[in-house]
Amino acid sequence: MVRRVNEAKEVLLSNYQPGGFTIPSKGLYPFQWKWDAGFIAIGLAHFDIEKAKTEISTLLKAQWKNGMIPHIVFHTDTDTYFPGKDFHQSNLSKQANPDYPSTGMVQPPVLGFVLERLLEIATDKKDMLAFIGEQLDKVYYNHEYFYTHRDVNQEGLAYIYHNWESGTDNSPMWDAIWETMDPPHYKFERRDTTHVDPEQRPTNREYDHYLHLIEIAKKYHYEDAKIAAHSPFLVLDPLFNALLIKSNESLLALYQKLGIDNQKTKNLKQWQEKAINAFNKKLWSPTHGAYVHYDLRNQKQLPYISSSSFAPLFAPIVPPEKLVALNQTFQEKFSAANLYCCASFDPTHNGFNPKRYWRGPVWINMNWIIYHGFKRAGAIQTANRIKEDSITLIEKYGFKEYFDPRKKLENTTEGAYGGDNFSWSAALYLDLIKA
Ligand code: 2M8
Repeated sequence: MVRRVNEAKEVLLSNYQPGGFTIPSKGLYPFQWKWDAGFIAIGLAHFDIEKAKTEISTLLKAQWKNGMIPHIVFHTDTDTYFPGKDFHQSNLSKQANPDYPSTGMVQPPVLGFVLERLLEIATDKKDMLAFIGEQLDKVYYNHEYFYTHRDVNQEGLAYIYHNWESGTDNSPMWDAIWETMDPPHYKFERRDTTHVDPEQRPTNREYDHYLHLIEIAKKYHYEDAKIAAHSPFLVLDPLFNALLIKSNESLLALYQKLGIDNQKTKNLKQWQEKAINAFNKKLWSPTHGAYVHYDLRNQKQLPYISSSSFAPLFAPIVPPEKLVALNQTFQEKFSAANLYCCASFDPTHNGFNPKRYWRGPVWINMNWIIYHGFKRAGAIQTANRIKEDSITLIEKYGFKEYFDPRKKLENTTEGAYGGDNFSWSAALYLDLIKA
């Protein structure tokens, strides 16, 4: 298959905005998203290191006073996206950054390991280390925010209060939580379905749940303690916490490279030890042989396996006996020869849907995480399969947002879905090609 390296660069450059950030996809996602920005910076670093640095520094300028980094920063005024800044109203919070309208929620904490990857890619290490030195404390304060504001039981794990905080927006596992809620039927105009076939996006009723959770957070002016007391959605997510632990590890490595050993590095080490212990106690399901989500509101594990179940492989989390079981679960459920790796939700479960958003399709950012995870665990064959499948999907279908895991499709219009010229698909393709 023909390499698409130049096209990948063009996608990133055409999504790059004058304000110093990159949109995920024209029309569909017109602002800066937090975890997208991290993956995008990795791609940009392969051919334009200055833009990679700017992507990160622009995002960090929008940090809130309490250390939170918002999930969307509304740098511009376009109304092609719903819900936009007028719905989220970050100014309700005393902690918000008045200069940068944003949402009042977060996304997975990728910045620690992104900065470490940027240092690996950069040819001028001295210059990149100087940049990292300027930004690192901001990322530390973000981690401090999670461990001091988002850990209700003080057990070392950060909760999320909205499915959009997970990044895996309409995964079937949230259905169990939607059943505990009965939100109003809101009147609103969807914008996403003017860009993408509604069959590939969440339903209107799902959006009612998403909006209702935001209304609750707004009612309490985005105060974390009040959200923790009242939100019907309060979840410990293995993807989110694994990325936080991975980023803790990266922050420690980067502080060491900068010759810094202080109270911040001491705190990081303490959080890290506590987090890893709690992760293995609370999020491991012996029945499933995998890590699962924990519903704090209803005090129970959510019994579903998804691509998030394997994210802990990317971090210093998985002890040897669990590694054997986790690998076995992966091989049994996700590695069938007729499927591309890796479906985002258990393909053997009846909730699996190969076309709809986070209910089954392959996502390149998840593949990148799991690829590095299996590589770290020494499972090189599995790691290479995930890398090769990701590259094949992009070379076959282009830089789409998500991909059908089924190798054999009846319909020629099937295969790849969602937004076109999608930034993280392009960015991580560039990184996987180099890996
Ligand atoms: C998707 O989420 C946004 C809300 O954040 C949406 O559907 O409007 C998710 O795939 C999320 O993980 C991603 O960061 C975002 C932008 O690419 O799109």
